[in-house]
Amino acid sequence: MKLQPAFILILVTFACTSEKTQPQPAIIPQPLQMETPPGFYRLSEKTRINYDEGLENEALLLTQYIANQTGFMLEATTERNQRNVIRLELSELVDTPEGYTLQVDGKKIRIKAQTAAGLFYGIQSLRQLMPVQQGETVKIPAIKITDEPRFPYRGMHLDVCRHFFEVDFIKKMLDAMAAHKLNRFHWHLTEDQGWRIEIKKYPELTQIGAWRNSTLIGHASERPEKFDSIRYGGYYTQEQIAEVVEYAAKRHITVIPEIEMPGHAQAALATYPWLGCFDQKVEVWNKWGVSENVYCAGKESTFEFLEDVLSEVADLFPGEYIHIGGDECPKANWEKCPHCQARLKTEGLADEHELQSYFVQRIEKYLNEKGKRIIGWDEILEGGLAPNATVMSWRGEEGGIAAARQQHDVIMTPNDICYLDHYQAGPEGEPLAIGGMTTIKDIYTYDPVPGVLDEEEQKYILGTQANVWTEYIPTPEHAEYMIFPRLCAMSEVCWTAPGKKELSGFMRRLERHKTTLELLGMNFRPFE
Ligand code: TNX
Repeated sequence: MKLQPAFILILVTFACTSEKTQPQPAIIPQPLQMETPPGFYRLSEKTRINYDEGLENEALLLTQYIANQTGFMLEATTERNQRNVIRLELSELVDTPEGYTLQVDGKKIRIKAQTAAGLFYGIQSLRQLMPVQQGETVKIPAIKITDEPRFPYRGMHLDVCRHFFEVDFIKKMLDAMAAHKLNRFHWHLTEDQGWRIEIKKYPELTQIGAWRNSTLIGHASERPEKFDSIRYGGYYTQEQIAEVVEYAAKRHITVIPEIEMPGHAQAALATYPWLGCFDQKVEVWNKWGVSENVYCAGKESTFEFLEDVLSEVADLFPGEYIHIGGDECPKANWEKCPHCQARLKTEGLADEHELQSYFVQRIEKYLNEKGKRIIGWDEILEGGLAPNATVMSWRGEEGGIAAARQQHDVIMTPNDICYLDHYQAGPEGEPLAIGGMTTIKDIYTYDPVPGVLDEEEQKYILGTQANVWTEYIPTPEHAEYMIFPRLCAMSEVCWTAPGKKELSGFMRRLERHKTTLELLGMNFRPFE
């Protein structure tokens, strides 16, 4: 049948008008199943939140979200049998731990989940359905959602060492992560350029190691190198760390601290020269790149120090994982160091790669005994993987593939896709970045499960995360600009079932999602 132009016109007009009266909901990340029956629920000051025992935290957060968006201060109560309610219900009928169902009709709103986490994600979807509007009543379109995440590990990393970010900004990012149903915050706390976590046994780490006397200006590849002469630094007290961990937990986000070793350790060596191979005095680094000043792998005192540090870290972070870095550790000092060479001999190690593996395995053993598991960057594969380690694959996917084949858990963060320090457009007209180019499309179309793995091996891919390295990101506003909207695309990679992902639909939803980004106060990069 050939359609007549007039008929096409009628169809188009009809589609547009129905779009106008009942716009399709624009939730990011896209839920698994969604039906949009006609009608709506009228939210008003009289609506009550009615929650099951154990959901106080979620009910309270929902109250705050609603107040923020509509101005209504709703009462929340555990009393049942009320009408005109938003009901938050724990139910065994929802069969995945982070899944939920959300139903909005003329009479009520109901969110059901097996756990508080699932319920929290239902609330996040509801938030995005609720207009930002003041008035007598606010209309929320009728909907039926059944949803669950694709991956259990949905993360964002932030480097607070190259540049330091205050607690308020960390909380703002945790709120933004939660709004996108991300659940792991990888906090990169130690580096060549600064040590950012208070350790009670070694107070000099933050008195000395948290401060550098100057910082490189411009790109690291520029010659001659230029430096400012501004003292720069900062750190988190243990109290502040606990505050962040608690804030995150309320938003169902686990914080994973990263304490880098054996490389990226110059700030620690600047504090305690005995941590290095030659007891040499060095400064907290003022450049970007890979420093040769790494922990000595021969001296026992290095391990005593790191175990003391990790013991305090383990007490501060209740999550199962501690990230121990493991990336980019130049072996030049180890090759010349009598302590390291003696260690090679006594342990029967073939080379410096095996020495790095010895280092990581020893630390892993210590942390396993404390009930923790380690994550390391993919270099921890070199010289032999520690028995229980999870691998974070960053130099492409090869490390992750190799680890999965060795039956180790994997988090995929290939740098050409997951690094939000890369340019997102331009580079003309964009602020200076490290290099590379990663567009929304590059991220959106990424599938973290490599097709070369068989079904059994694929199960080891726990998920993926965006990494925010901050050599070239000096301020919170700049960080927000680099992170958004790309993190929105990442959230669908983490959450949405592959069959439900579609780029043009995502871009349309993203347009409407600006409201959410504005609510979060994000300085996102403008997009069309
Ligand atoms: C590589 S990713 C690094 C970081 C840099 C980053 C810049 C990784 C494990 N190491 O130290 O900041 O590249 O993109």
